[in-house]
Amino acid sequence: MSAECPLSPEVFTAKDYRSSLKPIWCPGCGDYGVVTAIYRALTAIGRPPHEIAFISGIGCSSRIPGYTTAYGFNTVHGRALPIAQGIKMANPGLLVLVAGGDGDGFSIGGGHVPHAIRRNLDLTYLVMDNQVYGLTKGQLSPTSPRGTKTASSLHGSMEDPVNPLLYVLAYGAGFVAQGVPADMEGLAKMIEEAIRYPGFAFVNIQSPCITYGEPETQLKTQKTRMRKLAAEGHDVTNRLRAMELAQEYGRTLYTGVFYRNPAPPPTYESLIRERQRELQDKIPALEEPLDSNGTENVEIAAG
Ligand SMILES: Cc1ncc(C[n+]2csc(CCOP(=O)(O)OP(=O)(O)O)c2C)c(N)n1
Ligand code: SF4
Repeated sequence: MSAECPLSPEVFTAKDYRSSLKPIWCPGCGDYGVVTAIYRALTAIGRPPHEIAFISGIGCSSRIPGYTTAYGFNTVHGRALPIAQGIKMANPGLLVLVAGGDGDGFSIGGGHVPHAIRRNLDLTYLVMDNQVYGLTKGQLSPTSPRGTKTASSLHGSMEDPVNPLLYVLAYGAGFVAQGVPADMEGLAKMIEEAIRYPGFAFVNIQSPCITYGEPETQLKTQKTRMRKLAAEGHDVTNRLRAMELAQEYGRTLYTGVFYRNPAPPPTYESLIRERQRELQDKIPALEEPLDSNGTENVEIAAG
């Protein structure tokens, strides 16, 4: 932190974004790596913590905002996006981050995702996709692969999983990426890029649940399974190719940016301000219905 002005330091370090709360995740949970990547991304962005609002739903991963020094709101299961949108509309100057699990975002909250995308507020949505409900002790989640055996599916699930990457690409998200805590540098960089994207940005983070997750999703295997899109020469402006690659979700662990809209459209909050300015001139000046004593203005009342 700069010594000159403690209220508005010019340079922030990761510890300026780390709260004094000690995480209570299981030892080895992928979310430890995710929150570290978030500290790094925020350090690179350099906004003071009081200019950041971090909103989450309910779940192990939804605890993340509490471990940062940003303003935080641990809302209701599946309702982080509507609340984040309201906050951003009320105060567009805030940097608004949203976090939650795959259950929070793609089962109970799944209906909110398309609308947040088509409205295109400048939000960064981080989903900790561990393919299981962690907080409630390991039931099937919407991204659990077919056949997964859990406490709620003793004989194996009989449904195909939701594909979060294809889901958000199909609805027109302007920035779509996937990361893993096993590649901390890559994850921090893509969260930073998502924050810098001027519009709705989505990062699917394969964050392993060490307690209820499948062995092939764990950090050690991520390192051997991951394939960096940048190394494959992927053109991030090619949306159709991004959708093709996204179909590999659950089979090939691609990491990096799938899609970045090269010509970001205006955000919802900027359109609202524009509409307000247009209408401002058209609103007739209101006469005071009450005089300074609080009694009815008889001239107006008489019409
Ligand atoms: C309305 C409502 N329904 C159900 C729950 C119970 N519940 C809390 S967290 C959760 C799922 C958690 O899984 P996920 O969102 O994937 O996050 P994780 O814990 O894996 O990070 C459920 C079903 C709740 N709190 N509120
Ligand atoms: S239950 Fe899973 S997701 Fe929750 S803290 Fe433990 S390892 Fe992490």
